Amino acid sequence: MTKNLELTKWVDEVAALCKPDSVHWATGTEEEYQDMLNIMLDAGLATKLDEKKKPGCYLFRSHPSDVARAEMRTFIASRKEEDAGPTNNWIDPVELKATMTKLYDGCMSGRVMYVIPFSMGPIGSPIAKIGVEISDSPYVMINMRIMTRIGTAVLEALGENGEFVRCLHSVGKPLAAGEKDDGWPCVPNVAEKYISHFPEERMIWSFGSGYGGNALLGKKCFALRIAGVQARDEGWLAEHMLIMKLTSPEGKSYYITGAFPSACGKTNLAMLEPTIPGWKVETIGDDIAWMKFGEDGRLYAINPEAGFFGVIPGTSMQSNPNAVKQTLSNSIYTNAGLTDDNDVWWEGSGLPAPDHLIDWKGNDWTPESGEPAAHANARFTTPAAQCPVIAPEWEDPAGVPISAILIGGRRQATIPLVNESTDWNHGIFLGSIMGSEITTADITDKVGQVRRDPFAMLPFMGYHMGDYLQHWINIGKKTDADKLPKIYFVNWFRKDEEGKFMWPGFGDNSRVIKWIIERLSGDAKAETTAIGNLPLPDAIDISGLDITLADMEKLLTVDKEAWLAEIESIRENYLSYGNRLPAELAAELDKLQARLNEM
Ligand code: SAT
Ligand code: MN
Repeated sequence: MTKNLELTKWVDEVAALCKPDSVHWATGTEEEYQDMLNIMLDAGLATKLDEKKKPGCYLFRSHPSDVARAEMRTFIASRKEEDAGPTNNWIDPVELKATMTKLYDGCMSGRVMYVIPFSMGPIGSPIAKIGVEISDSPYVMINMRIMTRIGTAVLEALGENGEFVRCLHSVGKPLAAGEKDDGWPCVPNVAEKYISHFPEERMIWSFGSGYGGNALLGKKCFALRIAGVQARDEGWLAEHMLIMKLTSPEGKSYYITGAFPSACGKTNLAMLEPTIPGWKVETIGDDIAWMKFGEDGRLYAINPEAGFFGVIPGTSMQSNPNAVKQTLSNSIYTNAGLTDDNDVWWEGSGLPAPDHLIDWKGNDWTPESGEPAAHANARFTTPAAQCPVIAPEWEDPAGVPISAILIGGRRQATIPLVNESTDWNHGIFLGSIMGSEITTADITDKVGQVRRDPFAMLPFMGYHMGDYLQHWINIGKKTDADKLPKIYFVNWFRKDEEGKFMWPGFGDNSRVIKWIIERLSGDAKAETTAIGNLPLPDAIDISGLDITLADMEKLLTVDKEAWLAEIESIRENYLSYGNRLPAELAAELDKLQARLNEM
């Protein structure tokens, strides 16, 4: 228990409202973790996988309505609507609290209410922050234990007067006397799920979903949306970025972060196996980076998480051998297929499809079924410490000094393989225009248009996007220009006239990163162009690749007409920020247009 009166008061209030059968304070022990699993095994909600093939691993199947982050049901309830900005769903906080208080009333009856103190970042790190999640889900308990640091040690760090972010979560399925869960508990009607943020109060209320970022409130809700607001107010950065360590053949190490929208291979990049001899990649984080200035004026990053919540389908020994090895033990699988010998299988695993399995919906499946065995957003939850290439300093409370920031999206044309920003504001400009082409999977009439996703934060913004970009610009004023990380705009997804990818990607992305590192140390040549500094076609090491210099030239040219069209689309996007568009970015856009017109 705790002497923190704010916390005990809040727990009492929530218990009085939600009316659970009992309250359990998470200690974070292994024994408690096993107890939670046993509860779910007994209730038929979990399957233990074969102990020889996948020791300590469990499979869960969620409800078909509850398989991903619910963006349409994610709300930023700032006091003023304009502070949520054009990219967020807003509801008046008073109204939203009234609605949700009714939903929470009695919502935990028949259940245990878990109080989960957690630290985002190594406990006690000056960059870390504490949250407390109250949840009625033992699935949340076990996932939070992997994804964050939970339990008694966090309460001790919190002390009597420490501050914490209030994270309230309920699956929204009270049980009547004697009633048992019949499958994954949640509110099946998506329109009745709420993932709500109250940025001024640093508070999160989630109701109706038990899945991923809707329910593991330390991740996107706290570490990006609420921490983003804290970072703005306190002068640091909470970003949707991987953190990796690169070591050159000479033994010199560099730390870089990278922002990429969903489905761009962020987890794969974070632990890639370089295809160029002598270079080494180690992982610090695969999803979120918190960066604060150190005393030397450089930005230092920590990974606030302690585990990886990665997409299962497509993960194979080819795409990400380290993730395959990492998830062989002590991992939770959600919505993968279950083979007859109690193992998991998924599309894109690189392993032959079994003749029969139980699919993610719990139905018999054969290769002829015509439906995927695993849900496209099936996920593993796995301890970061198990990553075969985790950097030894991944839990250093001081963080690691960042030399470069990669940004990028999925673009078939226009955006070159790599483009170095010429200064900080130019880099922020590039971050503001990043995005991916809308594909048919997005179900809109905008197929082919670019959805701008500044710094890959579109779904994770806790405030006005224009203010966020201004915050990035302001960060650049806080230190000497040469201490700031350099920003590189990369694009692994260029296609040729036949629609084939022009760059091999995966481990070969190390070749581009090598050029970046060589730029940082002053060894690589670049050409200053209208859009930024581009490598000369022979500057990127393509030895052993089935790529010609002519291909490289195509990957590294400035397509003037395409860029002029891009400018029109950026202007349109910038209009949506109204008077909160930073003047610096409007100026960057004008300067770019002028440089292109001079070409
Ligand atoms: O479900 S999460 O939000 O944790 C992961 C994701 O959708 O990016
Ligand atoms: Mn993410």
